[in-house]
Amino acid sequence: MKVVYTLRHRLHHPEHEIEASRFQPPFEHPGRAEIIQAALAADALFDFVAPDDWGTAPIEAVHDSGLIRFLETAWAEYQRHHGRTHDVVPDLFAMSALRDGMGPAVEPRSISARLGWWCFETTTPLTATTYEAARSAVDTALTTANAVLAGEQVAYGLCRPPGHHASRSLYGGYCFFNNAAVVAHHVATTTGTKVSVLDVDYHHGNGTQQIFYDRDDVQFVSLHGDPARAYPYHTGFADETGAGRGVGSTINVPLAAGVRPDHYLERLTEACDAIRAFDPSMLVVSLGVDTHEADPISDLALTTESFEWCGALVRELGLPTVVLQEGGYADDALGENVRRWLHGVAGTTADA
Ligand code: OKP
Ligand code: ZN
Repeated sequence: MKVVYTLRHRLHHPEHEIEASRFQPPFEHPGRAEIIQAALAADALFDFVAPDDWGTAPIEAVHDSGLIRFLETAWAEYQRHHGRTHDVVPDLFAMSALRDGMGPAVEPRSISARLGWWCFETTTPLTATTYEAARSAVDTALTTANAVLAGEQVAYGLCRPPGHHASRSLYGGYCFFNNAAVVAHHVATTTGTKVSVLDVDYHHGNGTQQIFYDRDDVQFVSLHGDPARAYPYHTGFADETGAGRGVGSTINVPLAAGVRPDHYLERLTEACDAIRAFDPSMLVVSLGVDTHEADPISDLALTTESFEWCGALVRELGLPTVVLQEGGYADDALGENVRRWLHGVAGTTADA
């Protein structure tokens, strides 16, 4: 199996994350990608290739060009106004209710105001070279998709930073550009065929859902912790099923805390049935393994071996499949969890 990977992910390396009201070391750190890389490099199934440079056009197709320009320039502009800081985080969010009854807001000029305009939360600092890392994750995703378009049945993009929380015009949730959405849009529009995105990260892929919510050419199917208790809280409820032409092409499956493999595999089987019914030409998987029992920020209870069964269910769809890395924060289990899922989808055995 082709694995697309580049060390450019290291260019995103925040010092802190403000999470659960505490200043702490980031859960989403460069070591995550290196742990996965090492687990796959030790296994003869996997062949590593570097990503090509795709430029910004495929990103412009799903994101506001203002967001792209902001991410490219904001860190340096912040330094000019605030003096040297390693991480850049908003201190005020542009909540629409601030201007209730006062007419529409326009993008502000000051860097502090613009930070809270484009970013929706506190766990996603910008660093000096975050933009380059985010671009490399998109390049990784598109290069993976291109391998599948060229005939590979399945390929894996070791994307970092992840992407599924980034919406058309907001970044957050450790995500800057929506790697899976860039790929799904690129494939759907360049081939003129339907594409399904299956998001199995513990957290709802609010960004991917938002980007495709009113479209009938890209299906979004997600299994995740119930937003009644789980980040990102405001999206991912079962009654969110799409709008306009997209009615019915969004499917959300919120899960109770503590869900174990038996129950999870039943829900995943139903999700796969919905993908069969949509009849896409290609599948994009947002692969988060933060559904694992040891994950420090999640509360499902999947086992390492069960990830292989999950991958095997997805393999049964028989679709050309682009697997893209999203979350997974149990560093000790991370490499093996991803390796198992990929063996499942490849139909090979993970023994060794
Ligand atoms: C990114 B991905 C919960 C706070 C969560 C951000 C989580 C982003 C997850 N106490 N902080 O979906 O794995
Ligand atoms: Zn997640």
